[in-house]
Amino acid sequence: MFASRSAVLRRPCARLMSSVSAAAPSSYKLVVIGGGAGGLAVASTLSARLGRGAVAVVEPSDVHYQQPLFTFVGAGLKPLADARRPMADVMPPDATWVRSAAASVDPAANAVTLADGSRLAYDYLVVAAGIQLDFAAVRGLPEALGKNGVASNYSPAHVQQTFEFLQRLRRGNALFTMPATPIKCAGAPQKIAYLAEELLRERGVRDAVDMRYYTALGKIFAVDKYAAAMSRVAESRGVGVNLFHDLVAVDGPANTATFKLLGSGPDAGRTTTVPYDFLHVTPPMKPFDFLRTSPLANAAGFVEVHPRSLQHVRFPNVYSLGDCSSLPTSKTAAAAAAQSRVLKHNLLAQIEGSAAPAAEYDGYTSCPLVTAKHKLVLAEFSGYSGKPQETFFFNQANEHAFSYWLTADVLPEVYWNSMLKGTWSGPAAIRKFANPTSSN
Ligand code: UQ1
Repeated sequence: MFASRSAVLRRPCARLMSSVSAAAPSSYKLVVIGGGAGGLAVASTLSARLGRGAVAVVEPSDVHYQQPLFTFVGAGLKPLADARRPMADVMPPDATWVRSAAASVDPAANAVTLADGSRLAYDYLVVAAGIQLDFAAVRGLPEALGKNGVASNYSPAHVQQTFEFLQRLRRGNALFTMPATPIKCAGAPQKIAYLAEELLRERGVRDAVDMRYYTALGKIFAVDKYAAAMSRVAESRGVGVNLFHDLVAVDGPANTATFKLLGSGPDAGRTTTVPYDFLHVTPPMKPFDFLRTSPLANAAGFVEVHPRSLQHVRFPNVYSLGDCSSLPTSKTAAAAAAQSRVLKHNLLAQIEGSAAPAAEYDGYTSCPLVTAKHKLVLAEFSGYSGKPQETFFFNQANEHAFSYWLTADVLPEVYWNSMLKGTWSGPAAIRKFANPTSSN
């Protein structure tokens, strides 16, 4: 399962052959938009199956980030280097890397237009573009970010500042925010609060810091079983929880955060301004512009696919997975892994004209909610049924050292060595023997 050192060293040479500029071949059996976790999981399997030159991956970034590690980086528990690899090293060897951004999609003409104006024609398209961070949607935030205690684990440019600022914090208010938009990894906005709490305790300054989690939502977590667990964690750690508080402005020079009150209470619509000494921001997020304005999008701008088959509802040669898709479940790498199995099965059946029964996605997603060093609540559930789907026999709502070890040490290896290579599609097979009495 694990790549040997020499294999890693050999890879960049292979890249010279398969990485091309947009001027090279302009027609592919399959175009995959996005070299993130979902896009590469699909491209690895499909390019091996369809042969060299059949699959193109459109990806402008020359770095691939393993985003599930970002919470650990922000808390100083892992170096950023662990979460970063050259894109060239993770691109599947049989795929052609088109190092450009998609600018528009014309599904009626089976073509993608790139940032430089050139066009790529496709027989089949997989959209795995991810989701866009929208710091600018919060007034004053772009200017404040990265200065005077304002950081965000969501941005590779600012994730290390979370740890820097927490190490310097001695007293005052530490605020942690969660926006009203759909986001990736909905657990991350509060995970960092608990890790920060531990860090401040270790530094002996915890009692001098008031810690508060401000969420625009009306619950601390979507699934009741884990919401109850996280409420207990927040309470036991002295992290206050303010529901229905949506961050709308940050005044960097004044060190204040302004929240708009949502919900239907008497104060709804009012704003409240809170001084901060440390502010961890989860930015609002939105689909990338080229998707929002494309015929592939639903009204909210996400690629409109059938929730079970992952096939587009209007263009049958188009599929989507991951954060850019309309799939009504929580956006995580674990969800993308499970989705990748279904997508590959159904797309290959379509390409090869097989009559195999369609695979169906059940909404599986997982949120490893790290609460301290060696403690983690491993939420696993279906976003469709709202029911837990736990892999292991113990109650995963309890903070567990095993769950921490799995998330901090095992799953990163699974991510690099298996998910990106198309051979990991979630723990469903493990669940059958590790939790045989699970109803799922
Ligand atoms: C998972 O499959 C996955 O994909 C590689 C992750 O991303 C790093 C995860 O964080 C988690 C939790 C899963 C789910 C896997 C198990 C064994 C619970």
